[in-house]
Amino acid sequence: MRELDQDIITDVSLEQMSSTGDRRLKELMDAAVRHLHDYAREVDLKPAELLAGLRFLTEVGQKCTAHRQEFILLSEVLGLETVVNTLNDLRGNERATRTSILGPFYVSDPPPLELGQSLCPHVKAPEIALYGRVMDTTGSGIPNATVEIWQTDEEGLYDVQRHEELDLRGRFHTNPEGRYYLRTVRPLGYSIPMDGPVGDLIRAQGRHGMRPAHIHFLVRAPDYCGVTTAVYLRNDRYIESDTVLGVTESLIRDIKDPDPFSPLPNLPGLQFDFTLCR
Ligand code: MBD
Ligand code: FE
Repeated sequence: MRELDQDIITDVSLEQMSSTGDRRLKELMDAAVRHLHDYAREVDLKPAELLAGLRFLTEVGQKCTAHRQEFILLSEVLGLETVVNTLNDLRGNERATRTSILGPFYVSDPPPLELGQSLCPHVKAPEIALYGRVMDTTGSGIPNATVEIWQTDEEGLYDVQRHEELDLRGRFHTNPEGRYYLRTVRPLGYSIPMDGPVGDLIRAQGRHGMRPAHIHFLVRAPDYCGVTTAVYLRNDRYIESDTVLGVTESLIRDIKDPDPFSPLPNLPGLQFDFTLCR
């Protein structure tokens, strides 16, 4: 038996795991162990700090419920979800619309709505027109694509944070030219849930915890890669400092008022087009 030291222990750990049958699991766990050991050596991790870190992760798990996923939020505020999304975008077609964070407020079965209808008939705030086209990589419209949309109201809250009824969300189908259009309200920037261990971390780091105003989309069509993304409003004060790092330049738009291209006349317009790859 060798005398273990802080470096030999890494080789010994990898050796012990070398019997892993699944090749990808072996690759994932070997790298995780190497990076975790390097991390502990780099910061000279103290035993009490290891315990505090494990206590934090335990609290993150304990905060999770059917409607609250604190671990996903943790992966988002550390930028990890965006690293993974960016790598996934690289695998696809470079012309496809960039992905962005799904977030914790997605509901898998939103109300079916007709083109031109309001996304939020119960919200009393000035309306805007939200519209665009779903296209393939040659610029041809994709008819009958499914466009799911969800957003906060003019005060920065999702329907599920206020009441049981679904509002501010819906599922549309594009017309024969691949176009979608609807009425909605201007979303407002929003604070991530701050009443859990992730919120404690954000405060300890002196971060504001806000997301810039955004509207979520999940766009799908048969034979095309679906895209989970969001549009972000340029004039938001948090556009450069999104707490979950979901913003990228190609997803930023302005609301135009007046908007001569708006398919719903007399409403300010927000245009957002999508490109799907095969
Ligand atoms: C949100 O609205 C959101 O989109 C994400 C990713 C995290 C917290 C709140
Ligand atoms: Fe959101």
